[in-house]
Amino acid sequence: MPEDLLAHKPQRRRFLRIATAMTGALAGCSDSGAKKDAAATMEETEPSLLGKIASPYGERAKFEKAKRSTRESKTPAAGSSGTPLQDTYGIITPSSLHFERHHSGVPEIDPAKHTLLIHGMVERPLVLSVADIKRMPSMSRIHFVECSGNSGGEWSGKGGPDPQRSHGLASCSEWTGVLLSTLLAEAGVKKEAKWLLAEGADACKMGRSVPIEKAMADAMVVYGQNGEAIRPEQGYPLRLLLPGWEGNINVKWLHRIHLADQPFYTKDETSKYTDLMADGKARIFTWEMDAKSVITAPCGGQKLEGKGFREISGLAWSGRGRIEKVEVSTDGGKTWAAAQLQEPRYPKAFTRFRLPWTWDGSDAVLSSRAIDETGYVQPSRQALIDVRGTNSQYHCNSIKAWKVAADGSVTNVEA
Ligand SMILES: Nc1nc2c(c(=O)[nH]1)N[C@H]1C(S)=C(S)[C@@H](COP(=O)(O)O)O[C@H]1N2
Ligand SMILES: [Mo]
Repeated sequence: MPEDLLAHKPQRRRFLRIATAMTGALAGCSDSGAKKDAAATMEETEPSLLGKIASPYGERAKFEKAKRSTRESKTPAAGSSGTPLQDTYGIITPSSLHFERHHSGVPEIDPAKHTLLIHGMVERPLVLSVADIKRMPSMSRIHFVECSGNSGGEWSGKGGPDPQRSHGLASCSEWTGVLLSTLLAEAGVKKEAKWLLAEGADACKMGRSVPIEKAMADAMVVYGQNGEAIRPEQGYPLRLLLPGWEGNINVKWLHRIHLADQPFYTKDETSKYTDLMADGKARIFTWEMDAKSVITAPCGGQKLEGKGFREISGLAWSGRGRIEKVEVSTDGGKTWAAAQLQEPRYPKAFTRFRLPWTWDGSDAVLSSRAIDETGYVQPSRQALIDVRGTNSQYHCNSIKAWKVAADGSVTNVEA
């Protein structure tokens, strides 16, 4: 046996012991029976024919079925699709499973013809090609994008039956591009300029006002996603990325930046993407996504086959920075235990958490609570409603609970 495998032996043996114990407990079979089954299985699955030849662009295994959920809508081009969070590993969402939200469909844009106009209160108005932007100093960062309508159903206690349909309008990618501050320095921002309009090239001309402080802090104009060009669905060939801010302001198919001394009050920041409070007033410019988390295993839609060891696992994120702590409860919020956080933890990115759990076969209510580096604690649903009322569908970040019934079925319940 090669050296490196020997070095891992203790760990390998431990997993085998768990597997054997579980098989024994589930099927009631003896140790030797399990070994015999394993030998027979090896023979059946060992490939004996030559496999497929190398291919120019990869596909996943045909046995893998995870897919985005789409919702019926009267105007399909103004629809959305959700990430199957419960079927992803680690913190990166495969580009093919990144959630989508389009207000007028996905335009097909030829990058050779696409330009970015930077004008208004600048010294030197610019028209940049995609090639111009790719020549500039680049950088890559891992960040989530979350629609502010994500998990909006939780306000009414009618959330989706699984993480995909309750929390799937959130995804996390490695984005590559240019800092917006680099582009703005090229144009020379006049000192009166306090805001900019970012506008997309799609039919709805999605436009949002961005304060200059955010534009200068960590905003990016991205052309790369998870190692390749951003997908058409995510804004190919150029997208504005405002880390930690609500999905809508991350303007896709970005083609115009207009600097001004005041906000533009576009339709998507007045009639939409404002939060109507109980007293009839609306919050405007609620950009930051508050800390949130969701358990993705075990989760709604699953059926636990027998009691015993299981890893509770999930995702946490905050628009304000790093996730500092995630607590998990298995008794409906009576007691909480600190989950293990997967390192490295990036600011404004998904953080994977885990907690070993042994299900004793009785009713259990699983929930998670995220705490970010500013000390902000993810609130209960009631605490959130007390402050915000229930008029708005946006910015619901309350604690999410899944109920495990004695028969092993897992469903969405209010925390
Ligand atoms: N140009 C343009 N940008 C857009 C949108 C759009 O319809 N057009 N949708 C916004 C909304 S509401 C969200 S939540 C995010 C979704 O990003 P994604 O489709 O890459 O997940 O893009 C935002 N940017
Ligand atoms: Mo959105």
